Amino acid sequence: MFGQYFEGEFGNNGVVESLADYVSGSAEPPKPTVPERSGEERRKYRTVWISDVHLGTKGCNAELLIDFLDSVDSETMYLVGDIIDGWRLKKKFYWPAEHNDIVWRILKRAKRGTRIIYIPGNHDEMLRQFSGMNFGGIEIQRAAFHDTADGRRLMVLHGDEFDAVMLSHRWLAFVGDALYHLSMRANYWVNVVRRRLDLPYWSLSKMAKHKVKNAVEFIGKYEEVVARAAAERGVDGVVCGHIHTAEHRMFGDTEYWNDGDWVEGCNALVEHFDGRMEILHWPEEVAKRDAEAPAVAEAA
Ligand SMILES: [Mn+2]
Repeated sequence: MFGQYFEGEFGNNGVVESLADYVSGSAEPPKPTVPERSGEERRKYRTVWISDVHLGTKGCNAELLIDFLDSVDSETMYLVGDIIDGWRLKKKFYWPAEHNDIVWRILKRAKRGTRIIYIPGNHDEMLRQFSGMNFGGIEIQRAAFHDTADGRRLMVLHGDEFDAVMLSHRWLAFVGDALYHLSMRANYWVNVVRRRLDLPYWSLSKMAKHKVKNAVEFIGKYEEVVARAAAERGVDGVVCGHIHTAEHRMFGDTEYWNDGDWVEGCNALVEHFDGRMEILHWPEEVAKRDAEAPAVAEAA
């Protein structure tokens, strides 16, 4: 079904078709180009939330996300929107093999028994029409409620629902989008050079966001609006994505969690088995692991 949709929208391409055949069970899965690491040493969590992956764009940090997916397992996984960037794909078809590898890993996870709930965002809004349906074990929902192990109830949604409320900041959203794509392109090349020089991953807009007063004000206001909406619905908190800024804040008694993105920050939100929640900054986790690795190699 996805295959037909994408075929019509973006022109024929074997990649999406073969994945659609795999989801429907009518074909063997395509082999990933980056082989999957063994599942034995994976960290186990009760829940994992990721969003704003933007598959189909150069901005997507596929390499780090593949590493994350091969390092972590959970009972439930929420895909909190903007996983596939239909907006960009419509303008220009871009789908490297690594993006296939990510879809393959998510489908494989569902087949292994992880409950996967996909809440489409504004960039993959074409999937919202499939809300309530299940594809290869992936449930598509418009929004969800998540009950933590210690009994808190959290509303889970992408977060673009609140853009209209942020009308006074609309100009920033428009100018922001153009500037964002420019800065992401710069970010990409900076990191190509840094990788060559063996320097760790660096985020341009992570720094810029902390410097630009307007952006900080915008983000703060957004967080407050989302938390207030959750409080009005009588839940303990909210998990969202959309603004690409991982965060945990309290607004009165209401928890605000943002699971960040895989364009700049490369973050995930996780729930431990006791209900404790934590934001993971994957480049830092990789750096920690690499720092420990030489000692292991020498010992062996
Ligand atoms: Mn979004």
